[in-house]
Amino acid sequence: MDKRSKIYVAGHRGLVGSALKRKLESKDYSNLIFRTHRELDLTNQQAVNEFFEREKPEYVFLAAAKVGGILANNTYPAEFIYENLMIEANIIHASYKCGVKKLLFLGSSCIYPKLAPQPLKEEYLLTGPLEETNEAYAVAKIAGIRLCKHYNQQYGTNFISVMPTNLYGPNDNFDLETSHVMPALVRKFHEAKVNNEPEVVIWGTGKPYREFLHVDDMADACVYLMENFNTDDIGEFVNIGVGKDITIGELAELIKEIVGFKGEIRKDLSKPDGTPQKLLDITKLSSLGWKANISLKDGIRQTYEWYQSQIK
Ligand code: GFB
Repeated sequence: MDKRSKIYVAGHRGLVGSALKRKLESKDYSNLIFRTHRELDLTNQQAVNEFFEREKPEYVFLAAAKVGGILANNTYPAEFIYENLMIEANIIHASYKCGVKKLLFLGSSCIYPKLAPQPLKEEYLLTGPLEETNEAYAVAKIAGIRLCKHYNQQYGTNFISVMPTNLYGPNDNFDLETSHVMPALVRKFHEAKVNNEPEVVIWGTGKPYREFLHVDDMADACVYLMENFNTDDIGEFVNIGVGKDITIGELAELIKEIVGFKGEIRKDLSKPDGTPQKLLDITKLSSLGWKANISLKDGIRQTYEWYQSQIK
């Protein structure tokens, strides 16, 4: 990739896509292309093909996806599997047809079996049953990985895949029903503080472990991999994480402290816990020379500041 390369970031308004846009712009990549959902429906094959034929991007970051937290995944599985399969298949096939030089596909750590040994090594893919709450999303993401793998195998393309752990940061979805745990708790603790409420309710037992990576670190890793490595160096895919996790209960205490909420934390046991742990093994990523920079505390502080700036 050179600074004048034509680079398409699919999903540039989302959590990851917007961070990729910021990162690429800060590194002086000057020929970036984007389309909003309204301008280009990525589930529409003909529209995607026409867009690729017209624009002929050289590099593609496939960060467009239908995403959500545990409840959204569990409530709308048909939408999660259909939309993600369509988006991936359309973009990956059009990238092959139009001779894209390199594509980076974003998967998710939920592709691993529910009860796989921890930390999760790349080779554990498809070695056991998936977590039920996000099986639809996981199956779609596994299909994306395998699309890249088999296009590389049959057509000699250079499509690399990365598996991020749970991400958070600016431009996240803060809707309490559909969001992930981090934005949900930032909002809940903030609202409880300003409204002088006695307690904040968190879902589940608080016992599951999760690993959190700030999205600016994620974008840094993606651009680093695109700049320096090809599918031969990476293999089928590479995990992107920090190598450390905490319980949801500990996360709640941390956010409570950062926000400055003085009340109690109550658990709603009618809500699902999801997978008990999904800590990524980052040995391969480390061997490629990348590590995260933003500590969890700093990342939460920055996200809380961003959230406050948006609701003013
Ligand atoms: O982030 P989250 O929604 O998704 O939930 P997953 C993580 C954990 O936080 C679960 C608990 O144990 C939740 O029960 N939790 C506690 C809460 N309070 C809350 C809350 O107010 N809101 C939410 N959302 N959770 C998703 C998958 O799994 O992770 C996706 O569904 C994707 O497919 C994504 O892989 C990264 O980590 O369980």
